[in-house]
Amino acid sequence: MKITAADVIVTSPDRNFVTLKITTDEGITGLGDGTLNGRELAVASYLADHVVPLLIGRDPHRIEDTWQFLYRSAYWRRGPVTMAAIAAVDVALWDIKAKAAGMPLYQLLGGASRNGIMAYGHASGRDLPELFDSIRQHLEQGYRSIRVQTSVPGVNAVYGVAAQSTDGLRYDYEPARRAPLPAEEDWDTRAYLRHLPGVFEAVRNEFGPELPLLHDGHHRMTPIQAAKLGKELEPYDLFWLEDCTPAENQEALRLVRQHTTTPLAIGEVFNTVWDYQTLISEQLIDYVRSAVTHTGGITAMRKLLDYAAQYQIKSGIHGPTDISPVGMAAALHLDLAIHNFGIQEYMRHGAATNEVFRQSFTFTDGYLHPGEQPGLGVELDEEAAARFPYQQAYLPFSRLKDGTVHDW
Ligand code: GCO
Ligand code: MG
Repeated sequence: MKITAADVIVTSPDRNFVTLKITTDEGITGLGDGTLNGRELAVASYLADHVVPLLIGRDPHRIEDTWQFLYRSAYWRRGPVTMAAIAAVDVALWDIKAKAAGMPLYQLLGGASRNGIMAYGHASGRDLPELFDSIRQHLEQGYRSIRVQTSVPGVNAVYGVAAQSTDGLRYDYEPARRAPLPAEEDWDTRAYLRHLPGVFEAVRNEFGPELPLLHDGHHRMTPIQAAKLGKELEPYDLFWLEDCTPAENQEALRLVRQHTTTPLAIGEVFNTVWDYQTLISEQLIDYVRSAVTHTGGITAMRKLLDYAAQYQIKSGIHGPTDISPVGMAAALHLDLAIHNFGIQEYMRHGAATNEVFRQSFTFTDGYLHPGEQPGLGVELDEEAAARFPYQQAYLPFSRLKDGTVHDW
């Protein structure tokens, strides 16, 4: 088999997505996701200008060789743009290989290790009644694990609180925040640290001890602040505390770890195994948060998760709406196959996105399943995609009360 064409499709149904479609001389096509929220066109250009010309004529079955060739021949390694572009190629090649085999992709990864994939959804509220309603809505939708985010008194707009968005439903900042400039939010870590433990106490009192609860710190604390929060949340038995610090400094997690038994999840902004070397080998975290889309695809994620497995560290693959249905499907096939699966993040895409990307995965009683269609199980409706052209969009950013830029 030979690759005869590779097309980069940028579409913006509910938000921007970058998709790579690889076509072969045998008529089999494969899809890969290269969406990098707020920097989409950089990946589209990396692919179209620098990668597509290298793919034409290659054997699509040589996935490992293609991965190593793209990673090593560029000379410039790592980074979110490069690794998202490699991921798009890698996932599209796995889609082709599985379609050629006539099997759903998870079969090629070793077959199912479980019946379904436990998923968590995002509940949030400006106050406790709103938060409780949001948790109940998620339970009604079938979620059996819930991430809890809340407003903080004195802070106007906090990451993760849906009711603050224009439509009151989504907080993923698109299309609500499609704007020529990034939206500015405010932040106060001390106010947040004072407020959050009481919110978790109230949620536990209302919903009981069993419901797995998660929380995302979104990189805003220093190591000692994160240590304090982890310790104070211990009575509420969190499933995980995510991204408590900006973890470019992996050693910082030693301090957090020394002080708390709250499980730690990190890595949605990481893109290679090297970003985890200290975190994994010293067992400083419990869950790997990388997205298949931003970490070099199935080939690299599999290696990263196998490495983590040696240290009893599990997967918690990133799955917000800025991962396209193609990237989500790739995650689901991997989740089903690996032994050290932990949990999968699942934010629902909007109706327009589901029209552009036809999907075969299911969500039943809290569990996702990628379905039995050969390949990834996602088809791209290119005519529908063409109706939604790219729109400039940025993620927000934060400033402290005195005007200092803070981690968002
Ligand atoms: C999560 C993430 C996302 C990010 C988003 C940025 O845990 O799902 O923190 O909500 O903010 O992916 O593009
Ligand atoms: Mg996160």
